[in-house]
Amino acid sequence: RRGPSFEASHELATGPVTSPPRTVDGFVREFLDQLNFGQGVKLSQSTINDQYLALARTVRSYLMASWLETGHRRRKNPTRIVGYLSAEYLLGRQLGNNLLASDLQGIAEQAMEQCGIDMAALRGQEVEPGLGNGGLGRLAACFVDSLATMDQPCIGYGIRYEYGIFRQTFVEGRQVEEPDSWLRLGSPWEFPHPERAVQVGFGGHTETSVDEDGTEHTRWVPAWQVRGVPYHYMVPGFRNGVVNTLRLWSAEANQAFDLQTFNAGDYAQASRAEIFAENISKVLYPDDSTPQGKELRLQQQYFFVACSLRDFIENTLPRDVDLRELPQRIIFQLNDTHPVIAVPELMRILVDEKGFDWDEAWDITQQCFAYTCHTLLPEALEVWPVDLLGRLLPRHLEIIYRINEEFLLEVRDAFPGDEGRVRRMSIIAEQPQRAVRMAYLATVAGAKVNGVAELHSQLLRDDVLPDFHAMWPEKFTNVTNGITPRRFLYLANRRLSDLINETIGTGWVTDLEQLRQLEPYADDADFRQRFRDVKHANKERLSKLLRVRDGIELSQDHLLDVMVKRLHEYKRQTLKLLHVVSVYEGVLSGRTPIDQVTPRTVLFGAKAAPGYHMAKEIIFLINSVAETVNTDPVMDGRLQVLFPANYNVTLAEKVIPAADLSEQISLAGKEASGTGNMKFALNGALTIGTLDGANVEILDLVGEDNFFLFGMTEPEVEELRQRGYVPSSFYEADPVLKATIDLIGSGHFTGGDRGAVSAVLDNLLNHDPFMALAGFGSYLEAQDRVERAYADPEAWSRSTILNVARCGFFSSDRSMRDYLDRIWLPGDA
Ligand code: 73E
Repeated sequence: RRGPSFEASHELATGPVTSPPRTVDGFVREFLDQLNFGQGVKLSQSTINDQYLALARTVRSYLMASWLETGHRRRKNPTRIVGYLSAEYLLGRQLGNNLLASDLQGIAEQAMEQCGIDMAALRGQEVEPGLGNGGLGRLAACFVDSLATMDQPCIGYGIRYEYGIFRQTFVEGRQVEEPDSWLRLGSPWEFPHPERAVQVGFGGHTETSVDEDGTEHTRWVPAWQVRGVPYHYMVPGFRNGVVNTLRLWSAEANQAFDLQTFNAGDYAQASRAEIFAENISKVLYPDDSTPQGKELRLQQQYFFVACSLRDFIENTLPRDVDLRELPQRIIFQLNDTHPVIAVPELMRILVDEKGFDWDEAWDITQQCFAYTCHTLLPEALEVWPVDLLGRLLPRHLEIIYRINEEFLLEVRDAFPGDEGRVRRMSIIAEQPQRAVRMAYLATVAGAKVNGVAELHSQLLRDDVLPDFHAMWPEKFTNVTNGITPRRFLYLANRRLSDLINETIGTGWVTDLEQLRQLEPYADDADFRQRFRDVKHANKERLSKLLRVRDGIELSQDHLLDVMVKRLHEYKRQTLKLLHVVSVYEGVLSGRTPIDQVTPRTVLFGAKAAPGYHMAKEIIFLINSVAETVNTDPVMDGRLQVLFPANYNVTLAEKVIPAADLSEQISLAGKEASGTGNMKFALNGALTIGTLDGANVEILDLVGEDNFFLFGMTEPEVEELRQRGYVPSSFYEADPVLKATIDLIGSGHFTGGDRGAVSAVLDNLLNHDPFMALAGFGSYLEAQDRVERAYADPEAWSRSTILNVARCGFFSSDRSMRDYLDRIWLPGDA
C-alpha cells in the first residue's frame, strides 16, 4: 500500500484520471497501445482475438475515469446503498453494451475501419458470460443496468463461475451439454483484486465460554478456510458518467499445496485442498426453478454471501461508522432464497465477532435485508436438511434455531392457543426430514417481501405465505419485473430505435413511458409501412445469422411464431408442439386444404436442466417433429419448425426483434412473472398468452384487441383440479386433439418407433400436471384469431405499434423506482 505521504505529495497520485481523447484518432491510438503493450502484438500480426481484447480494453479505458469518479463520489456522500445479492447474473455480451453506454459506437466503428478491421467480426468474438440460468439471472443484470443509469449507488454481489450455463448441442435430436469455458480466450471486462481477498470458513464446531459478568459468548471454529477473490466488473449507466460495480467472487485455496504432504513427495495428494476450494466457484448449477439441494450448492451460497458481507463491512463501509448505523448504509436485497444464509451470517458477525447482544443485532439485521420471491412452485422453495447445514455451518444452524425460537414466541403471542399455526410457520420443517425453510427465514428476517408481478404477489400472500401475511400484512408488497430498454430495444433493435428516435426523439431510452407518444402513429399508414420494413429487415438479419450459426433456412415471408425460454413442463412447450402437429395432421388427413394454412415458422429455443428427464424428452420430440414437418412435401413449405441449439442472451437479441408472435402460454398461476413476454411486446410482437404472471399486466396495458388471450384463469385451474382433472377425457372428447396425439403416438415422427415418445405421451394422457390437454381447444381457437389478424397487415401493424407504445411500464428503470419507493428508501420518495 502507498502511504499517505506519497499521496499527499504527488499530484499525479490524487488528481483526476483523464480519459483518452474522444476522437477517432484518440481511439485508434489507445487501441494500438492496447494491442502493442497490452497484447504484445503488432496490428499486422494480430489475430481477431487480439483485436477483440484490445478493443474491449480500449472501451474500458474510456469508462475508467467515470468509474473512479463514481467511487469517489459515493465515498464522499454516505447514503444507503443497495447490495444486490444474487447467485446469478446473466449479463450477455459486454462490448456492445459498453460502447452504447459510453456513446463511443460511432467513433469505434470509424476507428476500426481506419485500422482495416471488421468490427462485426470483433463483436462476434465475444463469448457472453452466461452466469445465470434464465429470467432470474437476466433480471439481476437488467436491475444493475438500471441502477447505474439512475445514478443509484449499488454493488451487485455474486459468483464468478469458471463455467457458466452449459452450451447446448443436439445429437440426433437429443440435448447434449458441453462445458461453457467462457474464460478461455481471456476476459477483458474483469478486474481481479487479489489484494481484497477475504477468508471464508466452513465446517468445524462452536465453543461457548462465560465471561466475568456471567455472559455467554459463542465462537465458531471452522475446520477449513477458503479465500474469496473479488473480480470487479464495470456497470456503466447510459451516457451519464456513472459506472457502478459488480463484484463477483472466485474461490481459491489459501495454499496451493498441503506442505507436509508435498514434502513427503505425494504431489497429487498435496493439491487436494486446492481442488476442493476451487470447486466452490467452478460451475453454475444448471437448474432453473428447481433447486437440487446439493451440498456444493450450499457451499456456493454461503461462500458468496460471506465474502460480500465481509467485504462490505470491513472494506467498503468507512471505519468510523458505528455498526448500529448499518441499516442507514446498506440494504441487502435477497434475489430469491439463494443468498438467505446471509441472515444468520450477519447475526454471527454482529453477535460473535462484534459483541452485540442478540436483540440489538436482530433489530439491525431485520432492517438490512429484503427478500424477493420468484416462484410459486412448491418444489422450488429451497429447504436445507439440518444435518447438512449443521455439518457445513454449525454456528449458523444454532443461530437459525434461536431466530426460530424467538419468532415462534411472537407467533404464540399474536395467536394464543393456535399450535397448528405455530407448526405451520416454523422455520424448521419436521417432515419429510428436519430442514430449514429458507423462504420462511427470509420472510421472518426481511423488512419487506415482494413478488415479481401483481398476480404472483397476490398468490404469494394467499397461497405460499398466508400465515406470514396474516401476521405482517404490511411486510408484503409487489414490484413487477422489468427489462432494460438499453439492451433489449436500443442495442438489439437498432432499426426500430432509429425509427422511434426520428419520430419522438431519444428521451425514451431513459424514460420508457415516452413511447406513449407513438400511439397516434398507429393510425399513420406511412409509419406502419416503415414499422413493417423494420420487422422485415430484422427477419433478414436473423435469417442470415441462423444460416451461419446453425445451417438452417428461415422462410422470410412466414409469420414468425417464437417460444424461447427454459424448457419446463409448466411453461407448456408441449402445448405449442401439439398445435404444430395439429396443423400438420390437418393437412395430412385432408381436413385442411393446404392453401388455407397460414405460412408460419415456429421457432423454439430452450435448454433443459441436465437432470430433468421429461424436459429432455420434450426436446427430442420437438426436434423429431421439426425434422418430419420440415421435409414433408405435403406441407409445401408452409410450416417450418426451427430449434436452434443453445438459446442465450446473444441469440435472444437477434430472435426477439424478428418475431411476430410471442408465445406466453404457461398454465395460469405457475409463471411468477416472465420477462421474455415484455421483451417481445416492446419489439413489436403480439402475444398469445394466458392470464399468468406479467401477461396479465401486459394485457391490461395493451388492451384485449391487441393481445390473443386464451385459457383458464388461476381460480379456474384450481377448480378443475378440485373437481378432479382427467386429461384423457379431453383426448376422448376432442377429435382434433385425439388425431394429433395419435399421430405422435403412431411413431410418425420417430421413424415408426413408438417407444421413443411414450414418456411424454403417457405423462400427458395420464397425469398432465400442467393441463396442456385442457388448454388445447382454447389455444387452437386463439391461434385461429392470430391467423385472421395476421391476414390483415394494416390492422396487425396497428396492434404491434400499440404494443410498443403502451409497454413503457416494463422498463427495469420503473422496477428500480418501485424498489426504491417501496423497499429500499421508503419515506425518501
Ligand atoms: O417467472 C420467472 C421470473 O420472471 C421465474 O420463473 C424466474 O424468475 C424470473 C424473474 O423474476 C425464476 N427463476 C428461479 N425461480 N424463479 C430459479 C430458481 C432456482 C434456481 C434458478 C432460478
